[in-house]
Amino acid sequence: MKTRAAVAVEAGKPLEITEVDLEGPREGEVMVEVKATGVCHTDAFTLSGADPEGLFPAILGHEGAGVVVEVGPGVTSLKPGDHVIPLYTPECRECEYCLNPKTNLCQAIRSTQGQGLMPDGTSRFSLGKQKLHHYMGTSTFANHTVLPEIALAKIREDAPFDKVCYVGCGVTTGLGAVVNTAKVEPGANCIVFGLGGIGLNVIQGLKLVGANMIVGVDLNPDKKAWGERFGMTHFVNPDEVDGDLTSYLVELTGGGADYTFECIGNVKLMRLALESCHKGWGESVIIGVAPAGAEISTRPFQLVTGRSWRGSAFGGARGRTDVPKIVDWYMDGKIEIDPMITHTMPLEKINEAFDLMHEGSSIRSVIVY
Ligand code: NAD
Ligand code: AHE
Ligand code: ZN
Repeated sequence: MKTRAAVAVEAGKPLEITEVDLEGPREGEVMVEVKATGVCHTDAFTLSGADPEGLFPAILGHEGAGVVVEVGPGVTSLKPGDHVIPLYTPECRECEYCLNPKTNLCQAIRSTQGQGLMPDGTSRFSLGKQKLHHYMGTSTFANHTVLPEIALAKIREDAPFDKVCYVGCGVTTGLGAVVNTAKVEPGANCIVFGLGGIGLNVIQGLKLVGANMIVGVDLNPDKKAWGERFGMTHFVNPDEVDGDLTSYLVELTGGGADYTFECIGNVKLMRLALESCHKGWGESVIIGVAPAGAEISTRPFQLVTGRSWRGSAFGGARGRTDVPKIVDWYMDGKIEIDPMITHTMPLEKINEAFDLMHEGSSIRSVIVY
């Protein structure tokens, strides 16, 4: 069939909106009509050419919501009409990783996903004679996409697509880093570096679990009001701090934070996040995705003296199990999503969503098909 898509033809070039060909679902696969998709910083990161796994031409997008239109042979858990959220971290419930409670990183299809292909090693998308790569196993910048059954979370039917698409990455990543990865306890003092679409959800999660200090750090002064809107108690603009920022943050938090979260993707800030943790017990969680070739460093003494450095992918969430629950939290008013969706636009304007992100004037832009 034909479907409309935004194609990433080459690194650093705007997406091209065009009709592409999409083959139907094969064994264990499902075709989804994407109703809405968020634009995450990771899409911009891959489009920029900084992603070591970035492939072109490709159909990007990994923060969608939609409806099942067709299922392939052997699919048992989904049927046409079901409402779903695509999962770039699937949940097969059978692999060594799914069976280990210490991780959410299902590896059942990770190698082909990283090659921009379906699990059988082929692509369903093409443009004329040229094959197009899938992206993160989801490719939600297309009005229709094909995914493995294990990469779809079934959600309730009364949830609005143009809001809950954000649960497909940003909301789950931010909340999950607090609840699943760090397991922050009430009364903890915390610092969040980068108050964008991810960092604000970390703040929302910290407020939810009853953190004491929630310090937000961002170079954009507009982010002060945004952070406060979701529970931030202190704002720090590095440009306005005289002297050493680490010492400033350690003093502000009474000896260092219990937990810090890096939500930027900048290795200098990752070091700062670790070193502003409390001696003896502070934990720093890396969420930001750093460019190809970037490496983190610190004095090993920082770890010897009890700070821990960890990372979080998709908020440590097991998608088929946890995503429907997060959608319920939203529908029950336990968490907010609507105010963070600052812009909604048709696919034709998707390049404007990237411009708004780079200018720092959006939190989340959502494309509605
Ligand atoms: P965003 O662009 O919306 O937000 C980034 C924020 O960081 C902005 O507010 C910006 O002003 C601020 N910032 C940039 N440089 C700064 C600096 N030097 N000091 C202080 N603040 C600075 O991005 P986002 O969508 O929130 O994504 C954040 C990061 O998280 C990206 O690297 C993205 O790729 C990554 N991410 C990771 C996961 C995961 O599972 N680990 C999931 C989603 C996104
Ligand atoms: N491909 C990159 C890394 C990209 C990355 O870290 N992706 C995160 C999700 S970002 C969502 O916005 C993730 O879940 N990673 C786990 C995984 O298995 O990809 C690189 O550096 O190679
Ligand atoms: Zn994302």
